[in-house]
Amino acid sequence: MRVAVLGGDGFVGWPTTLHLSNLGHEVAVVDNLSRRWIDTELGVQSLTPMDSIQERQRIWKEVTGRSLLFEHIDVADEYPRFKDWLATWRPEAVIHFAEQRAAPYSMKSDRHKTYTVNNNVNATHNLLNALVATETDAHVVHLGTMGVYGYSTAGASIPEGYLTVDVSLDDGGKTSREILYPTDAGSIYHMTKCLDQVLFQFYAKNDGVRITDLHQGIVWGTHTDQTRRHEQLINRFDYDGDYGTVLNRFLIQAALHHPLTVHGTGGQSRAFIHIQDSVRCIAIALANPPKRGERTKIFNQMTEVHRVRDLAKLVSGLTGADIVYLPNPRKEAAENELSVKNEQFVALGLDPIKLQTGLLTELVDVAGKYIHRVDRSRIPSTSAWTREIAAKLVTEIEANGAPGGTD
Ligand code: NAD
Ligand code: USQ
Repeated sequence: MRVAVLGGDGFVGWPTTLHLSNLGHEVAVVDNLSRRWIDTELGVQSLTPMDSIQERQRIWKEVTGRSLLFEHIDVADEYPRFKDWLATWRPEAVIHFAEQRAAPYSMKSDRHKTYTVNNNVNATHNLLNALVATETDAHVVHLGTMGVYGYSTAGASIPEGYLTVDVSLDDGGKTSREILYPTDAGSIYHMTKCLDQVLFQFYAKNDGVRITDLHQGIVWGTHTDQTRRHEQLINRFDYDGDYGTVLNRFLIQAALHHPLTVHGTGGQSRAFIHIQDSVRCIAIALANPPKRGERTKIFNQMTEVHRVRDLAKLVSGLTGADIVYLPNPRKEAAENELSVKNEQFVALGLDPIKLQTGLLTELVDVAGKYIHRVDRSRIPSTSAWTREIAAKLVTEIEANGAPGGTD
């Protein structure tokens, strides 16, 4: 199959590109390399030494004999170029990763909010618009987020995208409907993923675009079977206060003998998935498209739920690292219970990699190996969700010198 991977130079996009190429698909990466520019803006770099996309292409060809195409296009900002490219290459599927994905980055300032909304919503709309305009019947597989559901304690497992509700009718009767699960975004970034869902709903209904939306949890880990094949195929690994996600950050902090930075009480429950399982799920979704005219197919792409403080205790137990409870820079529930359904992927053959077995490998093969590349000053998460929270953080730091208590 001809598969376009939008955002194929990123953390999930790159191993997905290799996984699909390895399965025999013809793969084209479309990326504007904005993440590499954002690294420069923030003064950070991936823990792992990433080669240029052109070097990555060359090495993959050397190792496997397979070619990867690369198109340097901004999907959000260069609609005519993107449309022309689609009309020429005519992919049979498009995997869409090309969005600004960090919640803290999206909350840094009004400029970052504007950038995130413009980039993400325009990228998604341009893709759908261009597919219709060029009459390209490609299956769209979008990487969405578990965050569209919000993190309140629902008292019921979160279904895969749609919720059955009872509707009271005017004549006093009742009927039942399936609606998109009510959105409850926790950041500007998560809000863009909620808006994406509405765009998908419309284009599936109006134009019969075949769309799968993967509501993915937090991805942890680094390597996949393909990125392991050559040192220069290595995946990106973010550990900084904006792009580093919680478990990967804890692993690096432990290797650095830096206290594990738990926000608030650490009572936040979140869904997780290993990077190897993430790329497997994407291949499964690709092989199981919805029919033309069907509503958007939604999968919950996650394998485990954990509380942040339990993850910290797990990593601390493995490494002896201290845990520090910091004032939370985010506006989020201090404690929540999360229960999520993921039956569709399990039914389609997903056999998850468990945290317990994967963590040690990460600690030794990645954190230990590249720790010399870490800039400790980039570890704190400084992006506050509101002015009031920012002011409170400053006051607490001035009052206490150093943040919170330790375990
Ligand atoms: P990433 O930042 O590493 O990669 C995103 C890629 O998209 C980058 O290479 C970037 O240059 C490119 N890009 C961004 N805007 C673009 C545009 N306008 N035109 C062309 N290219 C553009 O992010 P990631 O961690 O690989 O995440 C990929 C997708 O998966 C995101 O949409 C994210 O929301 C979703 N997701 C990620 C996680 C996670 O834990 N990393 C979890 C759930 C969902
Ligand atoms: N957290 C800490 N300490 C840290 C970093 C984070 O306690 O050092 C806490 C946060 O306050 C939050 C939780 O850990 O409660 C998760 O934060 P995160 O940065 O690991 O994840 P999040 O901001 O939710 O975003 C990540 C990806 C995003 C994806 C999302 C999936 O960056 O692209 O959509 O995970 S989900 O969380 O399921 O919405």
